[in-house]
Amino acid sequence: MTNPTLSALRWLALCLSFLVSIHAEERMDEMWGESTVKLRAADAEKGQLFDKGNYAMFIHWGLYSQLANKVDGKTYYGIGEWIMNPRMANIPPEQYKKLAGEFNPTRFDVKAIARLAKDAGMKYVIITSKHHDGFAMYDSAACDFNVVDATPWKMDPMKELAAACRELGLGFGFYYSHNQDWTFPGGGGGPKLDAEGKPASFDDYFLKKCLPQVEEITSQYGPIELVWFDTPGRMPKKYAEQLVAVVRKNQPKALVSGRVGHGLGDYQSLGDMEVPHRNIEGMWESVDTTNDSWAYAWYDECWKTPDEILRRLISCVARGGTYMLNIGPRGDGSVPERAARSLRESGAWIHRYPQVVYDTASSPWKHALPWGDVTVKGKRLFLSVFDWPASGKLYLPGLETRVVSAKLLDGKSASELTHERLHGWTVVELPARAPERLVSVIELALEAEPVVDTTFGLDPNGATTVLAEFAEVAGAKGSKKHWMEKFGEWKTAYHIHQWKPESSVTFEVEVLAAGDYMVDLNYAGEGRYVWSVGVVGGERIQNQQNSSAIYQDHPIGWLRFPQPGKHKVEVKCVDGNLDSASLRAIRFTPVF
Ligand code: FHN
Repeated sequence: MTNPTLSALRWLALCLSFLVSIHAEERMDEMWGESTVKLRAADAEKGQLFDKGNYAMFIHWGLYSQLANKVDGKTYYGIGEWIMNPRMANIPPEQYKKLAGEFNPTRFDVKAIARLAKDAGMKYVIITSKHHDGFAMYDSAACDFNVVDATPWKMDPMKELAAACRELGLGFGFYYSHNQDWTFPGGGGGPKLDAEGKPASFDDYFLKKCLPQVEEITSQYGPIELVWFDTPGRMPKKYAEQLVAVVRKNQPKALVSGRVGHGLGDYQSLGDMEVPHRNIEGMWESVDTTNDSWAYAWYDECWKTPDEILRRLISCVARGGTYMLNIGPRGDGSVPERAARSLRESGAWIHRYPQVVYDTASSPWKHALPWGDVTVKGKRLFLSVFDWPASGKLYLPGLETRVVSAKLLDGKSASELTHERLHGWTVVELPARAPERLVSVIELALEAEPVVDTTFGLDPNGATTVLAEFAEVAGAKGSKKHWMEKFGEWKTAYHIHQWKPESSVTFEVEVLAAGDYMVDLNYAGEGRYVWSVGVVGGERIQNQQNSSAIYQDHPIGWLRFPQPGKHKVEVKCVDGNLDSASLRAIRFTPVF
């Protein structure tokens, strides 16, 4: 029997969640700029480090670094540069400004930071010249809330950092928070009244501080690579246009980040910490951080290992983009050693295999492969093997171009590998042990530029996960969703939701070996669900499993693929709270 009050409540909840998701989409644009930035072609010099270098260092450093996420003995978990915001410690602007009086970062070593970026294999460095807190980390005539006028240190670190970067052949550029300014009257999220108690407008902030400061950072530090504007919010287009005009005038070769807003940037910046799963056309970047926070947080020891850094970097490059990875120096200027160690170790690998990362084209498979990823230079494919197959065989599905040779690289030399074609797959024979501890590289020389059937091949060696964004969806909705783990620590997933009893989600796969495969579904939801999974024209299985609000793998059962070749696998949600079912992926693991 249906309870009318319950149905009405459910309907209201559905409407609300819909509104929240629309609102969330809008807010994403306000934070990260439009995803449809009009791309300008990068010429030989402009954007070269971005487009061909593919890897950069991001630095979040400011007054907030001193607090390290602890205020009056209380720790606030989340991104450290937001500490003064009401969503974190809620420090009033006048009180926050007093922090400048204690800022004396005598351990900030520009040469060591530039050297770290170089050793890490990065090609340019982008540092916060002014974050949302409004404090200028350089000598600003436009506003005395800056590192020279307001601190006992009295130094402009940017002059020397820019010089140290140039000395090592690195590019240099600035982050600038153009819309949000939490301490200057009229700035986004800032005081509403000026020093005399009169109402302050956005124009006041823009004309007295923002525009002059962008003039300063683009004219006082030599040639710069990039101005990284951030969180455009609802800033009207006319303001963004003026800022871009200043950059074009003073730094005609510098790129402007897509987060300037209104599609005025030179390239697209994805959501924070987002590594995409399918190739993206045009110029774009992923921004990520070595731990969970951008700015230094005392408790945050959740460092990315060298292996994770390489996986995320290579994934971005293989999807066609650039990876910018952040460090957050402490309030005294020193860089946490664990971050530095991971960067140096992954960097040593990049220095051994520069051909894999720099000036390469995206993977013709257009997605990752179960064991790793592929980057391309003309007729040469570089297979970065993250998970070395214990079977001694590496399976490459769908490569239609003839392989001339396969070589296992070891940083200096190369050894020939035998290879064969089997039912349209390329199978490469491997030694039992991987030559590299982190990522081993196989180079395939092809007869011509690669032509690839991008269908997901089920790897005979182990599990193959196919994400929901690669499915054909009928009668349900597929879309990207963003959420925060800790405050400001963003996660992104593509999921299939708004299920109906008749919804059907189909994955196309290529099978080399017929037989039974264990099927797992990765989903979140509320309560128990009954899922039905079937090979179109073949076996269909059905099972009930529980769920939680967190995405998890749930075993469904063994499913038989009757013969090698292409198959469609259909997933249906047969029973359970369909309104909250959210499917993220399907996984196939050969049983024998
Ligand atoms: O709000 C900022 C955040 O503090 C940090 O600077 C990141 C880096 O991409 N950008 C904004 C949020 O997207």
